Amino acid sequence: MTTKVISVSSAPFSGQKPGTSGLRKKVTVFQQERYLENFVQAIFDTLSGQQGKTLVVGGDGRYYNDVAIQTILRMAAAAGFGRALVGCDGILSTPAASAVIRKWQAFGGLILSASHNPGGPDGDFGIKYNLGNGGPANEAFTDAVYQRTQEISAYRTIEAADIDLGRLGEFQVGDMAVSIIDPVADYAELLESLFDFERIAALLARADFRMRFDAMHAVTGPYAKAILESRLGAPAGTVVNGTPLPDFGGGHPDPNPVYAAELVAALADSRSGLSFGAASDGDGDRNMVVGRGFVVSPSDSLAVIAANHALVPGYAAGLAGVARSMPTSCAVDRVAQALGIPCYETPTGWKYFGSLLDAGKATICGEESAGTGSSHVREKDGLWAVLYWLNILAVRDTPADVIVREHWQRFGRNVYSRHDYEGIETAAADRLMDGLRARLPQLAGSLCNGLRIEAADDFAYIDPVDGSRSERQGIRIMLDDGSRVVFRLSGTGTEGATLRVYLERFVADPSRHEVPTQEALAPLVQLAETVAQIAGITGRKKPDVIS
Ligand code: G16
Repeated sequence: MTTKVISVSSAPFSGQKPGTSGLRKKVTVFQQERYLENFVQAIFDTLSGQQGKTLVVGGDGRYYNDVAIQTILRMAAAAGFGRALVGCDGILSTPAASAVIRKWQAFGGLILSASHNPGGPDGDFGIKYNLGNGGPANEAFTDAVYQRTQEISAYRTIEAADIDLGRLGEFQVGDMAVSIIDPVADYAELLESLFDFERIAALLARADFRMRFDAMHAVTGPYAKAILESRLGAPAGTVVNGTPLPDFGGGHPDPNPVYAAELVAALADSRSGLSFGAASDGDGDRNMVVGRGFVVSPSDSLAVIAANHALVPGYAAGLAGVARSMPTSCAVDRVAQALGIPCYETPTGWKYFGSLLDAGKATICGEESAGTGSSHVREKDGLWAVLYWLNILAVRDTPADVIVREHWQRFGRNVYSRHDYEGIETAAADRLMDGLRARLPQLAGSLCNGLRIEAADDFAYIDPVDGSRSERQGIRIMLDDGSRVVFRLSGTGTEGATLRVYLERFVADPSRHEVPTQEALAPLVQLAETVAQIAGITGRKKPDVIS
């Protein structure tokens, strides 16, 4: 190395433990001197063999991305990386980053995002490391990074000026080459190889089909404009809120009926003339699909996507298997059974799908938290899900709501909802979960509010590929009629704790499919309260978000 590496002494910060998806904290926490540097150094110290290799760097454009990228580039040069690929303006959606890592066989990538969490100076920031397969690092890696953060005494960097992130081309940071790349091109090319763009273009050109894509002022704006409007010819204006803003326009870029209420309302209003709506989150990996007056639940979306694979060129040859996170509804299990393929149940966190995808055991994966994806990358992928739906709509010439209703007719309906209690006191949340855990042995086999609890446990997972075991992944209460209530604490929040209560009930009888979701689940909501004492322990009488 010709550029001198500088070692800056430092000391550990507490709490640099990656959660469900990387380290997420308030921007103000990351702005503390040496905070970001310590975490990045801990990642680089955990790696081996990166000398001369390529690192992909990009993020969702949120506040502090630009500052963090310059810091990371200097540290990557000091760590011996030979080249960095950086999205222009620092932009790379999470699935695009995964696509770029895979296409260019990079050593790994650093993705700067706090996903759907709000941004801006008072908002959240985040960082995670993805491996050479394009997927989030596994638990063994993130545990090792955390260990390292707790013993760190210095970080390494070089002296080099900031580079212009807004100009495509080749730059140099110390001895490391930096290519500023078009953030959309590789990703768009990959999606084009999977879907029937001609048929989708024909659908989008029809006078009786109008769609709206809400990018929520987050990262998918440029991707959606390039793919939907430029390549597929959707009318200009199909993509709304399409310019990424550092604070997401003050919004909460989480595509659910609460935070994307405007889109849902537009699809419910026949005067809008809209037939299909979709949205994506801060970093472009989540999706929401909306039909006329009908929000497709993520669990149903996963099941419909799997069931219709034969209509989509990239998947027509068949699926090796499907996978869902444990709290996700069992709708996709029924599809897998009908297709005669395995269905894997993993803990929450996309990182758990990586080994199944790498081993060719699963082709399509999905989660209740608005994430669906496939083996084309190693992240969930918002625009992929939207294009998949458009491909189905184009071939079947049937509205989205009818497609879901027909799916229920065939497979039965897994009525599903998630109730979130946000920002509760961490100690109260822990008390609630510990109490539940302690009562598990009594719960199994008991009768509660007239409902028979068949089994109750704390979900543990053994990865079928590498044998690694993950414990304490959520409390499951399973009834004798197949209904479930699941309790988990979120691993992505930055303030207090968020309790998630997942409710599911299977309804086979088609005449009962239209019963409103919350009404159908009311007995389970009561059961959850009785079993967990939510109001008593947290003081909350009702959830903050119902999705
Ligand atoms: C991340 C993970 C997902 C998980 C979601 C919610 O998504 O990758 O696997 O389902 O968080 O996790 P939790 O329930 O722990 O908050 P994202 O979109 O936030 O990166």
